[in-house]
Amino acid sequence: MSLIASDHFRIVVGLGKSGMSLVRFLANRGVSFAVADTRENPPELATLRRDYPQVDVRCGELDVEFLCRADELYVSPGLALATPALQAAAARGVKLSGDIELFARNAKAPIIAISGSNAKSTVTTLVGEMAAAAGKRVAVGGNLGTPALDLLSDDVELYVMELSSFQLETTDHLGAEVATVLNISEDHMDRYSGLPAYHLAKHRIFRGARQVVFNRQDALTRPLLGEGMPCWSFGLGVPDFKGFGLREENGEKYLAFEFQNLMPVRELKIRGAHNQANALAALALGHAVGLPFDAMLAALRTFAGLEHRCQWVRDLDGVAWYNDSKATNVGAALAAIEGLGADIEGKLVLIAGGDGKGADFKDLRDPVAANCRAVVLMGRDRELIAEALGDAVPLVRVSSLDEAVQQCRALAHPGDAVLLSPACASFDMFKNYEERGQLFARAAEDLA
Ligand code: UMA
Ligand code: ADP
Repeated sequence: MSLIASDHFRIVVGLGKSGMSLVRFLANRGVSFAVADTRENPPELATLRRDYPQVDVRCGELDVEFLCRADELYVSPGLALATPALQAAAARGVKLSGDIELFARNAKAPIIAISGSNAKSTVTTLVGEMAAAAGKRVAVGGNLGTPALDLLSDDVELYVMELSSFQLETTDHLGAEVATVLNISEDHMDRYSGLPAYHLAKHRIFRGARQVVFNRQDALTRPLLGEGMPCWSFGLGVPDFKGFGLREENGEKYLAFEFQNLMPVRELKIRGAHNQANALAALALGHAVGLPFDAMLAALRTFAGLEHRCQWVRDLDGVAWYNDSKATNVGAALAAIEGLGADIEGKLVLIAGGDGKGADFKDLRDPVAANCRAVVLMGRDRELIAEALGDAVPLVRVSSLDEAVQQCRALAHPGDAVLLSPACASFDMFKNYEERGQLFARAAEDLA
């Protein structure tokens, strides 16, 4: 039985992937609804017209009168709740909600909920693999991959959900079995008034949670909790009670839980200190829902990481080339620069730039000075990055990714690594970060 009243009228606002999953969900349950999208030709329009020709769809500027016909609007995470038409409807008593709220109301199996500024997809995928290795019927998705509502099934024993701050803004009560915010650093500052507003949105993930995982190295990940809430922690330091961390014994570094060594760090396939933190976070989440350590460690030994996240592309003349196109904010690029920088003999030649989403790039300056031989800058906000870096290292400006790759070839010395880790979104020059990463990898592979 669906936990949704069928005598009310709903409007799905935004007809992308999540909007289309809402359409399927509502139609399957016989709920009356319509669809609106500010775009003239939203991505799923043809699918909607083919599969649900009877559904009323309004494209173009949002019409407040139309929106006010609904009791509840299911708003796409891509649309800011501050959009004036949505605010006008809310002021007239229409409830603003989203796909994750509906998912939470209808999911019958425990939910592992994962948010954070960076590492969400890596940790979500890893926890999914750990659960599968433990023999669980697990469904993995949310902001990553399959939209949440498409995952709902009575067969599922465990949901592992990546949730963005945008999705959480429309989620009132998630009720996760265990929830975490992996880390907090500036992102999406074009949509939030500042870090406090972004932080507030992320922390909605803890609403109704039965257990919590927090990052000992990032105070902003700690929720305000009532007494008695079970809390697990992770971090790169030595762990204590209910903690996951690193311990050293006879010169060997181990992933550890409390006072027990679990596995030598060198057995991890994913590289860099940031990925050790990701492995520890995944262990903490899995442990909270009772996954056995042997299955979780087996998954850690085989997980090679996701495409476009510090992904090795090739070696050429003693220089390794890495694609970290998914680094769409400063925090992600910092993790890659420091994590990979510490792992190589030489220096990094960094490619950065793109759509900065209103970010402040000054935190890049010192890590770049410490780890980079040069920085090749491209994209709309390259001058903002140039200004923040000052004279820390030589800067080379280019107007295309191909030119960036050619410049890197000339700049790198044997023992160095070339790293595409832009600290920016890709939309000023590419369709998305995947296209940016693929074009980079192809250009690097084509070098003779
Ligand atoms: N848009 C409009 N008018 C509308 C609706 C959307 O102009 O009426 C535009 C906005 O610029 C918006 C974009 O279209 O950003 C995409 O919106 P959409 O409704 O078409 O998006 P979906 O295809 O439903 O994708 C959404 C998530 N997108 C966003 O949050 C922007 C996807 O996350 C998610 O995978 C998908 O739902 C399934 O759950 C993507 C993402 O970029 C990967 N997320 C951000 C991130 O990871 O940083 C948060
Ligand atoms: P998200 O889904 O949150 O964007 P991903 O797992 O896709 O996270 O990784 C995005 C980027 O974040 C990667 O390209 C990497 O550079 C960076 N990153 C990975 N792990 C961490 C971490 N623990 N802390 C900070 N940045 C990280």
